[in-house]
Amino acid sequence: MRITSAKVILSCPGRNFVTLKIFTDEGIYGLGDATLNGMEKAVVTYLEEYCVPALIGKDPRNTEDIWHYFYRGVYWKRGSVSMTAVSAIDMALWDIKGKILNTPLYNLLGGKSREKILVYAHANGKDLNDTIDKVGKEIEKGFRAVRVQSGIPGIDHTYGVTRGDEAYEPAEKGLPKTDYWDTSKYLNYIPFVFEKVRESFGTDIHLLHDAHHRCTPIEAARLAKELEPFHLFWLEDAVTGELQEGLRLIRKHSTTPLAIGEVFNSIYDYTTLITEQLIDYIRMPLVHGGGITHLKKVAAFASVYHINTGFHGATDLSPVNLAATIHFNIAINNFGIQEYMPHQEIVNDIFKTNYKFDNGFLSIDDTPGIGVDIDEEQAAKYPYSMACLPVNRKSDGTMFYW
Ligand code: EZ4
Ligand code: CO
Repeated sequence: MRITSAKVILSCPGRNFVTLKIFTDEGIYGLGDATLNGMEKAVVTYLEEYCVPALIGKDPRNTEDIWHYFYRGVYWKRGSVSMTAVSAIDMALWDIKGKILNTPLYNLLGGKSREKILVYAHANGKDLNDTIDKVGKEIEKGFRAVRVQSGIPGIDHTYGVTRGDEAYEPAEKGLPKTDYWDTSKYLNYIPFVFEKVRESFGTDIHLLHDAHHRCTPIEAARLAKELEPFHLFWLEDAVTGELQEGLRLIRKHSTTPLAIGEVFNSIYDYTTLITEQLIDYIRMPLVHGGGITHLKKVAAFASVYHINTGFHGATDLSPVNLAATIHFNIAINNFGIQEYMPHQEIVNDIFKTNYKFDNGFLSIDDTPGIGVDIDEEQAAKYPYSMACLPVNRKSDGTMFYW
């Protein structure tokens, strides 16, 4: 069996998605998600100019060797752009494998460890009352776990909180907008938000929070410690993961569970964090973390240290990634939770999906492979439109972290 061609489909049904479609001499094709929010065209170019020509003639069943060809084989390893391309190739090849063997992807990864996966929703309020309102709405939809973000008094606009009344979307059209940030205002306010949310909804609902890498290790330790009474499911990206040792300080001071790594793209971003048990959940998703081949290894490595998965799953990861992720999470033993921000309706004009949400859980049907298809004619109706994540400055203007 040989790969005969591959094409990259860039489409913007409300937001940009990059999809890799790999064709074989047996008429079977596979799909992989290659979307990297705000950097879509860099991935498209790497795929089109290098990866696709290099794939032609290879046997698509050799997922392990092809993964290493694009990871070890290239001199300039890792990095989000190239790892997103590797991920898309890997995902498409596993899709093909499932179709050849006429079995759903989860079956190739160990079968079912569970029938459905626990997911968490986003509640992003402009202020405390709006936040409480939004949490209530997500619970009404059936969610049993909710990530709580709130506007902070004195900060003009906070990332993760919608500007108008429209559904929250991380990227905004055109060049990056600027957000402003004040850590002390944030740290003073967030524990109060969780106190009020717990008061309103009790202890049964799982609550999560994302700090988007905005704290130093000692600030993060204070935050984790002060959130302890509200028993979070996790505190996400409390610090940037660039300094893995930084997490030791947070761990020393708090029992709040920690999740990190939605911007990671390799096992090597995680080695200290995992072996020293400095975290509780890995966030690195299939689409940016080397696909199924690499995440299988990362998840297995994490399982040895009692660390579970809690993959990134915002709207900037396509339905192809979401479906592959559900298969993956159904199969592995150390599944924790899955982020789930439903895509806008028009996304379904292009992607024909095989998963469903019911009462706080996602499940997937038995379509062979990943089970998602793409309507290319529809995709062509929504051309690429530049959109970026905002940049972040402190209130005095200093460029600050994400
Ligand atoms: O900022 O997907 O946990 N979820 C998140 C997301 C990310 C965006 C980045 O593209 O932090 O909202
Ligand atoms: Co996040």
